[in-house]
Amino acid sequence: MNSRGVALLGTALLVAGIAMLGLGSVFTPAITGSARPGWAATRTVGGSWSGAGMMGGGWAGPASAPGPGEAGFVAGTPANPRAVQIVATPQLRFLPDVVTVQAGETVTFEVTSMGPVAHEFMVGPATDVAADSAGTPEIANLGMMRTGSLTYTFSGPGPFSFACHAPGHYEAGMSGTIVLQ
Ligand SMILES: [Cu+2]
Repeated sequence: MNSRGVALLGTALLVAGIAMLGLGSVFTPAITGSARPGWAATRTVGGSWSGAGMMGGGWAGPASAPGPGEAGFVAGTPANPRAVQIVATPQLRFLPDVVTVQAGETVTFEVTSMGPVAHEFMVGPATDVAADSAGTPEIANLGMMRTGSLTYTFSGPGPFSFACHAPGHYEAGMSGTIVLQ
């Protein structure tokens, strides 16, 4: 797609985001189960869209639970996932863009699109994330100033990664690395 096409698409996504805000509806798609053998991911897409409270609410930035090697670290489990908060920026970056997880643990990513750009958040095996493979767990439409969550279990040896596949974003470098520990 050429740059003009990308710009038009961006505008369309922006309008869609405004429309979503206007509706003020609760959008809670849920995808469960594993489409492929040997892949034990837990998928919960778009569990909580809590856009309210972001603006003028004293939000102080990401405050994730302690990670591996940090004081107070408790490995996430399916019953009690560890929260990892990530901001998606208008500069097409994730903050942080490196997340350390313990092999096998279950993490709930809480991703906020900070600013007037819609993003996506895909996480899983690095090859699937790079290829935008169908069925890879993702928050598909993270409208501006919205927060979405996705719970994923890091089973297997990896490597794992995360990325945004909104048009042009991955190509611009909007991806991150999962460090298995
Ligand atoms: Cu993006």
